[in-house]
Amino acid sequence: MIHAKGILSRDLQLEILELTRNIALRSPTFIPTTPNGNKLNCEMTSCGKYGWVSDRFGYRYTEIHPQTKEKWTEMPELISSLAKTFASMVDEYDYVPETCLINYYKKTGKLGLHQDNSEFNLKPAIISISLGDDATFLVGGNKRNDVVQEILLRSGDVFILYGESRLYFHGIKKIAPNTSDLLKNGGRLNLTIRQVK
Ligand code: MD3
Ligand code: FE
Repeated sequence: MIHAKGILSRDLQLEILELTRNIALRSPTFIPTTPNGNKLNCEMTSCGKYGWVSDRFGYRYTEIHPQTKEKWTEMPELISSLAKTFASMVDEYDYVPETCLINYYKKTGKLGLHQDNSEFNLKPAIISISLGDDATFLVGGNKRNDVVQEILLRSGDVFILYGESRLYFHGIKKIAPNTSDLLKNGGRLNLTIRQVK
């Protein structure tokens, strides 16, 4: 795991924010339902060749948005080039950014402890970009019951999950309201860029 704190300038954060707004206009955010019928405490959408969806049939990647039934919005060049740059920092020079999951947390948003294993290929790194309010992020080990550490994720931080850490259990425990003025209406945005295949 690499936590690059405050690596994205304010201007770059604003540029990425604007890109996510345009993506959400064409591929609206939705609140996924888990296979058990519960709703996630987070709004999501995606861009790129694939998008992550969850419903009573399970978690998976699809090529169409579940509500609009259209293809996901293409991934902006800035987002794919940033992801390739960060992947090369962990020696992944043939990284193909195929999807960017956009999670929006209101001030009461959370994400329970989970493993990211919906991808067909579990080897390529995951690049995470945090924007807006601070989050208390939890990360443990390969087993659900492993000890977890708390990490503060702040606007402009980039987190790189690669190698062993790629399959660590993790979640979002709490959003700290009004800790950033980047998003006009508060809350937190997280972008995770992945190679799925
Ligand atoms: C640690 N998102 O979308 S990003 C997710 O802040 C997700 O929205 C959180 O977990 C968020 O699946 C955390 C940082 C992150 C992403 C993937 C990981 C941390 C990870 C995979 C393995 C270990
Ligand atoms: Fe995750």
